[in-house]
Parts: sequence; structure tokens; C-alpha cells
Amino acid sequence: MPVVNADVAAAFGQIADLLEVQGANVFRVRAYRNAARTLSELGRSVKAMLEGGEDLDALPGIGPDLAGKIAEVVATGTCKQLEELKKELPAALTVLLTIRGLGPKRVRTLHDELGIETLEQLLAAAREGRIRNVRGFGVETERQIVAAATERISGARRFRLGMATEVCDGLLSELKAVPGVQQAVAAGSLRRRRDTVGDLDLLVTARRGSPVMERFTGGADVRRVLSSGGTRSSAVLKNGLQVDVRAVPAASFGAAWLYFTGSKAHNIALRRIAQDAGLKLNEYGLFRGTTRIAGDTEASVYRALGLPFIEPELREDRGELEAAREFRLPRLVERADLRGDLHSHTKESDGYATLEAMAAAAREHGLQYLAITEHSKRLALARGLDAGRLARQMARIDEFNARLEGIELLKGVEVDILENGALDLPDAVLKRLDLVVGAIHHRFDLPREKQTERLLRAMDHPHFSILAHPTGRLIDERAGYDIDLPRVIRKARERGCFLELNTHPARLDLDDVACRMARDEGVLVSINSDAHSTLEFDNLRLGIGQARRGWLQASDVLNTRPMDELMPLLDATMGRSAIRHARPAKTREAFAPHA
Ligand code: DGT
Ligand code: CA
Ligand code: CA
Repeated sequence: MPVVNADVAAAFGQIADLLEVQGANVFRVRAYRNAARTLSELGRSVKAMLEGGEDLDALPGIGPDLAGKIAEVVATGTCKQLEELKKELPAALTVLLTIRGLGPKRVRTLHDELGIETLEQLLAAAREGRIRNVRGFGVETERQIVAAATERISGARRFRLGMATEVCDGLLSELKAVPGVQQAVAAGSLRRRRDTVGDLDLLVTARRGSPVMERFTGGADVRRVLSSGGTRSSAVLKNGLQVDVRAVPAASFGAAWLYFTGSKAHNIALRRIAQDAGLKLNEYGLFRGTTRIAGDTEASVYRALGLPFIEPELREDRGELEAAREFRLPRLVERADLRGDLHSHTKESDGYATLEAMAAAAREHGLQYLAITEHSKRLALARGLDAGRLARQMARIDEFNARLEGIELLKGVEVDILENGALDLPDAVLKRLDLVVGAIHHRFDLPREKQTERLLRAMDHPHFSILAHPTGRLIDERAGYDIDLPRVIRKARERGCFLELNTHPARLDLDDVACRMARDEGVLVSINSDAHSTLEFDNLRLGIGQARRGWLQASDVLNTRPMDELMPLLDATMGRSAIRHARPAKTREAFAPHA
């Protein structure tokens, strides 16, 4: 397979992990991580750039040394440094980093003291009670390790929702183009918008004789066909993702869609409701005796059971059936409800686009405001801003707002939360901004109590609006840092600040369950792209899916507010009275999508 940006990024990620476990210099580690991110967000193929003779060291965070390594990976699929690191340390160690609560230091300790190199060895040691005696570990940690390692070992590989959605959309449009195909839709966890999916479940209805299954199994992306038949086929794609396609009759399409959307738990609970009413529910329909009384649409099935339609994102048996029965289902937030985005970067720090380009792209995406929130100075490799550069950017934003119609830029910063919970810029600087977004970017390995205190202290700062990517997890790469999340959420309520749902495909942080906890505490969630390029506003959709899974309504989301309602809320987090200067209402009046 040809090497793509993601492969180079994965190699760099692995180098960073191994260096970190070795206890290497943090700047070296970060250089690889930044380069990995640069590559995965680039939007252009480095292979093509190299072939076109372009200079890779012009990319942010990539010097001649890394540029050389990129060329090496593109040419050979790996690089000397990675191979050497693998000789020094078993590469399997990096999988241990994905276990919640295990950072590089702890992984190294387990390796040095107990010789643990694989998940299986980790699980065995935890089960035998050998981990609790290692310095820095305890019974509770050991218990968490058993749970996480068991899950990891039994669970087959899962794929990020963002990637799976792209693949799914491509497959569906191919299937729809096959002669005789009437409908082609996604079911399963993808339709429920779970943050990861195990496999894709597609449903089609087609006229008799349609070559839909042959076209699917003969597709260019298929690596291996697992089974093939007239009503069901399964194949593994070249990227490892398994896809099941089922052909169903139109009369039972709704019942089949309901069944294969799941979740299994929702299906079981729904079937019980049917049974209690003397009915039978399966993937062919809802039956009284042998008579089908519903099943052509999903709504027909719910209706016949006396229920309103339940959105797929809610179908997890987490109280949605009770809520449906009592007609108190939430009216879930939609993409169109978002009026702005409160976290983004430009070329000034580690983004790829100018202020103007980012603003234009946000407007294209129907947004009325965009907060520019560059990194602060501690993140030197991301070219974080000091007070002087930030002041100059603020002046540019004022000038921009005076000039441009249809979108308003807000002056913000993504300030680093230092190890002791202080913020990386002086109060006098922060207080002049419209909003302060705070985030952790280093020392992920602090113990739970310390890490939680660090966040709480940061939120207590007089100028603190939004806690960005609150848990720090990277899906499929590493667990979040160890924090007492319920305490952080309660703190946000007491402090009156907000929590982010970062929509980067690797983050989706807060996740669905945490969103629901925030909602229950009355803490508004801000659904932010954290865009580093003009392409990333599309990711807001991924975040909307998680928010919906967390039962959020438009009113539970900060950035569904128009500017005139948003500003007083932000002002309050900045220690300003809500009746600050009246802002011009031009944004809303002059706003015309795609103008
Ligand atoms: P995944 O693929 O692990 O991300 O999760 P799902 O939910 O897509 O699960 P999958 O692909 O195994 O099955 C798709 C749907 O089919 C599932 O959500 C519900 C339905 N289903 C599968 N097996 C069963 C079952 O044994 N009982 C019931 N009631 N439904 C099932
Ligand atoms: Ca599935
Ligand atoms: Ca499946």
C-alpha cells in the first residue's frame, strides 16, 4: 500500500511514545508529536509534495531533520530511528499507554520492575496482585488496569468515527449508483454516532436482479471478501474496516433499519415493550400473531408501540425508552443550531491558514462568529504567542471586524495551564481578551489528585472561560489524563465557566457520557472545532453527534447563542459585568450564509 500522511504520522507517533517511555527530553518528544499532527491535518499529500520537489521544512514544526525522516518513511515505510528504538524497547510497550491511568513513566516502571511488555503480561500481573506493590501504584489502580486491559484484549480493533464516516459516505454513494438500488443507508454504531465503530452496517433496498452485492464485494477498496450472498455480504476493506451489507425488502425496511441500528441493548428493551403489549418485534416487522402491523418505517414501529420516534443517537438503553414513554425526550441539538465556534488557530501559531481565510471558511460554514485562540508562549514548538504578539493580533482582529461583514472574530487565546494550575500569560494580558480558553498540553502523568487540583485551580482564575479538551484523551492513541471529572464539572458550575466538546476526530472530548453529566449539572458545553485549517469546520458535525448522544439540546450548548446573548456569558467568565460596551449587532443583521 502506498504510504500516506497518516502512516508517516503513525511512525512519528510511535517514535514519540517510545522516546517518552525511555524518558527522553520532552522537547524532542513534542517535536515528533507536533510533526505527526501537522502531517495528519495537512490536507495535502507529503508524498506528492516530495515528488513535486517541495520543501517540507517550510511546514510548521518541521525542520530539515524531520523533513529527512518524512522522506525516509515515504520511501521505505519506516525510518532508522524508529527501528533502533524498537530494538531498545519492545514496541508492544506503546500499547500499554492506551490503558487509562498508565502514562509513559508508569509504563516504564512496570517494564523495569516487573518486566511487563505486553497487554497480556500486564493483565496477568494485575490479576495476580503484583502491581499494587509497585511504588506509585495501589489496589485501585490495579483494579482499573484489570478492567481496561480486559476490555482492550477482548475488543477487536475499533475505528474513529471521523474516518469511518468518510468511508461510509463513499460506499453509500457508490451503492446508490448501482442500477436497481432504491435506498442505501448506514445503520449500526455509525448511525448512532458512537465515537468509535467496530464495523460498518449498511442496508439497501433494491429491485430484483440488481447487481448491488457483486458491485460491493468487487469494489476497489475491498481487500478480502468474508461472505457473499443475495441478502448479505461482508468484506474487509484495505484500511482494515469490516463492512456488512444487507439487502432487505422495502416492506420491512424500517424494522430492519431499527434492528441493525441497535444498540443491542435498545433493541432488547424495545422487544420487551412489544412483548408486554402482546406483539412480536424482529428485523422483519412488528407482528400481532402472523399479521405485520408495522415495519415499513422506523416511526411506524415506534408509533405502533405508543412511542414517539427516538433519535438513533439516544438508542443506548440509557433511559431513552422511559423518557419516550413519558413524552419527555430531549429535542436534540442540530448542526444548524451552532452560531459560532470558540476555538481556532491561524498561521500565527500552529495553524495553516490566515486570519482572513479562517474567517471566510467559518462564514461559509454558516457561522456568525469565530474565536481566534492561538497557543500561548509555553508551547514554543507551536509558536505560542507572548503578550506582545497577542496584542498585535488583537489589533488586527479589531481592524478586521471593522472591515468585514458577515462574521465577527472574537479575541481569545488557548492559554496553557501550567503544572501548578497557573496560566501561561499574565492577568493584565488575559483580561483584555473576549474569552480565555485554557488547556493542558504537558505533564499528562500527574497523579489524579494533583491533576484534578491543577484544573480546579486554573478554573478559579479570574479570567477563565472555557476548559478545552477537558480529559486530553486521543482516541485509539492514549487515554486521557487521570482526573476526577465529576469534580471538574461541578467546579465549572460553581465557577460559571464552560466545558469544551472538542470536535477534532481524534479527540471528541468531552465524550457523550461526560456531556450528559455536564448537562445534569447545568454546565453549558461549547462545541468547538479547534480548527487549524479551513477544512476542519466540517468536524463540527462529529461533535454534534457526541452532544446528541449526551442528550444535549440547543439550550445546553454555549455556542448556539447569538452574539448578543453570548457576550454577556463570556464577560461573566472574564470577571466583567454583563453590561459592558454594547457590541454592534451587525453580525446578525448582515449575516447571509454563503454570501
Ligand atoms: P460496533 O460495530 O461494535 O461498533 O457496534 P454495532 O452497534 O454497530 O454492533 P454490530 O455491528 O455488532 O451490530 C449492528 C446492530 O445489529 C446492533 O447495533 C444491533 C443489531 N444486533 C446485532 N446482534 C444483535 C443481537 O444479538 N440481538 C439484537 N437484539 N440485536 C442485534
Ligand atoms: Ca457495526
Ligand atoms: Ca456488524
